[in-house]
Amino acid sequence: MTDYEEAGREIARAKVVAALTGAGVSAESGVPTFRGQGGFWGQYRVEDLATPEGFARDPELVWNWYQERRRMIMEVQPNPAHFGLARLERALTGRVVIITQNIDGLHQRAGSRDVIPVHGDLMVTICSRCSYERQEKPPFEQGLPRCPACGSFLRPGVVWFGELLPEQALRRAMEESQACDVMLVIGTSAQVYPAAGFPLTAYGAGATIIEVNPEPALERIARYVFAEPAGEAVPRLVEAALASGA
Ligand code: BV8
Ligand code: ZN
Repeated sequence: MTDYEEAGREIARAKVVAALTGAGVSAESGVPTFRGQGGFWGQYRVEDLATPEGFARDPELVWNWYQERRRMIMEVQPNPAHFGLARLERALTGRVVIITQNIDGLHQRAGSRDVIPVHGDLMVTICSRCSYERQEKPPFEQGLPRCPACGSFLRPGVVWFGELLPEQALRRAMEESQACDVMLVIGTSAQVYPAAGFPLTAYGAGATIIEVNPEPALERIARYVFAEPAGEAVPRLVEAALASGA
């Protein structure tokens, strides 16, 4: 049996499959990763801008950076990795849940239904002070908007460095990491916590870890490592799972 066939059979037999995805799963859609280009997103350093300090220092720059990212996300499409995971959710007898660090919404656009966005949603805008919230729609203007309710600056509804993850999403992600029989870890450098801890939690609870990443990050705990682009490896894994008839 090839590694794909063995890993596919494990996926087919699983009662719960959790997939932890990072920026790499969207790379073939044309969305830049964070650390691939030495931690730069375009010409910006994520760690400088995706922080409350960065926003306080220059709210207009940070707002415009997210508007640029929103415009870009509207231009891209889900890729075969996103579609493969959505197909797996529909076709597998077991439950499939996606824990994503990405804020691009591509899993949902590919048809995945059970998605836990632990770092928030790029298309949501919230008030930096009150509970005002809205869905952003094109055209994504430059220029920092103020809250219609309280007049404070608005900001993207994403989790910045140094901010807590949404409690609900964090709790569910931890529960699913404990409960899953198999965890697919796709396209993440596994450097950002607490998300980077989910595979360790799954491994500690006895799950089989399957990593898909051209530069693997979890070889210590992964039983299967496919050092290939997600757009190729994920559909092959899904094919193998559905063909295994397990
Ligand atoms: C928190 C949303 C409690 C915003 C993001 C010191 C030590 C340890 C931890 C810390 C520390 N100091 C601070 C911390 C905590 C910090 C952290 O972990 N920092 C790291 C950098 C050390 N974490 C936090 O602050 C979190 N909050 O801990 O709260 C707290 C409170 C107060 C004080 C302390 C703690 C909040 C983290 C969330 C930050 N928000 N995004 C936005 O996007 O604008 S994180 C950002 O990084 C993205 O969400 C991204 O998803 C995430 C992780 O990156 P990856 O997804 O892994 O992407 P990356 O580019 O790194 O890797 C891509 C991978 O894909 C690569 O491996 C590459 O090989 C692979 N790849 C490339 N092409 C392909 C591919 N794979 C497959 N196919 C391909 N084609
Ligand atoms: Zn407000």
